[in-house]
Amino acid sequence: MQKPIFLENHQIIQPHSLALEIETGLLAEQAAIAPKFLYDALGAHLFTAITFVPEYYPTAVETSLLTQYKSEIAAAVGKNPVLIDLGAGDCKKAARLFESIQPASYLAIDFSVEYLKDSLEKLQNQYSDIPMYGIGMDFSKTLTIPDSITRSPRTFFYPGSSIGNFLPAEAETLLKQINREALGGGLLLGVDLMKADHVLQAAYDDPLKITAAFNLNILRSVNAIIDSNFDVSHFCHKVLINHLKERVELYLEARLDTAVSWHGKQRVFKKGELIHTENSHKYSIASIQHLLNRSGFHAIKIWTDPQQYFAVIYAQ
Ligand code: AVJ
Repeated sequence: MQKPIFLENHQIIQPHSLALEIETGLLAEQAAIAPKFLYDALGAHLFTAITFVPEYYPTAVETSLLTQYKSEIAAAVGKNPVLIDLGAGDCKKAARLFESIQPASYLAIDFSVEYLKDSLEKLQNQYSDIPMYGIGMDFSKTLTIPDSITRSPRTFFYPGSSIGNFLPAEAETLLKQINREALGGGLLLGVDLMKADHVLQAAYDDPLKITAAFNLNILRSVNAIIDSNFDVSHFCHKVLINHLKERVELYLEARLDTAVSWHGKQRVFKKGELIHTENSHKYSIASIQHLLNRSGFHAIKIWTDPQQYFAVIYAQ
């Protein structure tokens, strides 16, 4: 049986630097925890659950765009690229492209490496003739592709509007790195578009409270990493729509005066105080085109739904 190759690499996630990043965020005036810490094993499953929530439109709309425009997308991408999946998760979105794109090889990158291991092994069994590689990497600051990956044109796949987690300036840095690493290939990107408040509110504060559970779970994920004692029941999920910055903001709000401590350190939270956990930037067709241009992409094809909720883009 064919096995995927897991690359142990230069950019291995350093548990020590992750703990430091969390501590710095907790001690900042506006407390914050980076969204990558949402994705421990339970968090990855809760996110998958979110994608099934009817109010969470991005996954459903993106999937229908990728299905409806499958042949046009494949024609734009070209045959047999090295397919590099950024934030692969369960690898299911990329797997749906295999038939039309026929990747020469597949590299799945994800922060949540344990989750990735399971999904990639299953996928390799289904597609034994595609060489598959996996790597646990935090590409939120730097993206470098290991030397073991062929230096032929690459198609980066960055779906789900995960690009929205970055500030526009950070997104530009990442997109420039993708542009450089593509070696003449391109980027297949999913981007969420700005829309009416009530649609965003329902998507990020769903009535089944799956998103609330996903957001609150970050406190457990933090407890496990820095050995802290967050009491999850002292916080609640809060969504704000920031029109000026064109983004949805997720927070955890203290329901009472409370505190968290770890290794002789402490952070006190007054009732109503917020911990920032995620930004989800929303673009317009014009603003995403402009960002891609600034990042070195000039040939841009866009597919969108009639309501203009979401865009799938191929950029070279
Ligand atoms: C995975 C970052 C695209 O911003 O919509 C979903 C994460 N957070 N519900 C998003 C998320 C709350 C999601 N991204």
